[in-house]
Amino acid sequence: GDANGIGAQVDYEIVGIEPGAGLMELTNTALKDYELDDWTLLEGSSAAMVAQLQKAITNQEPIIITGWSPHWMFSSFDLKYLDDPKGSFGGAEDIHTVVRKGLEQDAPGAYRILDQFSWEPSDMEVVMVDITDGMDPSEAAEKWINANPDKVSEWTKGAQSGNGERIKLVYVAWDTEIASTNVIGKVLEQNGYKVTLSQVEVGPMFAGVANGSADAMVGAWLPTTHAEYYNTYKNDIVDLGRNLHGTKNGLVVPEYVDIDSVEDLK
Ligand code: PBE
Repeated sequence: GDANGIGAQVDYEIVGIEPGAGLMELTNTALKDYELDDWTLLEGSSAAMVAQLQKAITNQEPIIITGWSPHWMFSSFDLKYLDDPKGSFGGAEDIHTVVRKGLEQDAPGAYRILDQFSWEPSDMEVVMVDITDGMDPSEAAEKWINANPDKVSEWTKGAQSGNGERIKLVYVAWDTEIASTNVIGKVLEQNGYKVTLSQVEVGPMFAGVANGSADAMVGAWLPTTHAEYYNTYKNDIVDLGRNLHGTKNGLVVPEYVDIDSVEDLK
């Protein structure tokens, strides 16, 4: 089948992101759920995926990518999620803050700030758009912090200042996590901590917090996207709950691609 010819037009290829990303697992699940045996999910990186998307749009060519929100690509391009009637990609989910065991005792102020960190997709988008437009991530973070003193003071409320203790934050180079990690890192810094941001792969991100070589991460997508990592490490980490609500995962195409549902790939 493939009445619309979309499979042939894109060589039965879906442009994916980093191997190990939750979204890659979800897409493989979707390929099974919808019996899309002819299709291949290409591994790559988030940056390469966006570059290919950009090129396809410039040439008005069909393309299917693995996409997620919040992401600046939705404000830069006319895109649509393909409907997912089987629910392979899960529903809207949350992003959680996860810290190492013992952080509360070792750096109570940092722990409290991390625990109180919470913002909206629209906040995160402001930071992401500035970074995409070429601003340095730490500058974009500082700009957002300066523009949102009320939100930031909710995070720091009641937190004692640090005395230069080191806090190591781990993150993956996803646009969402570049934004959130830079913002919370800067807030911790402004409150007396010496912060390092360390960019890693998704497995080592969870493993690092679990084995104590990292102090915290603010990019655990739950309950679906990172379920496997979470379940592997749940006894060795401290889950501080959600810092953002309303993410989404799925297959995404430019508006001009004439399909509406994952079922149309069959
Ligand atoms: N993402 C963005 C991640 C979580 C953050 C959807 C690319 C993932 O697939 O694991």
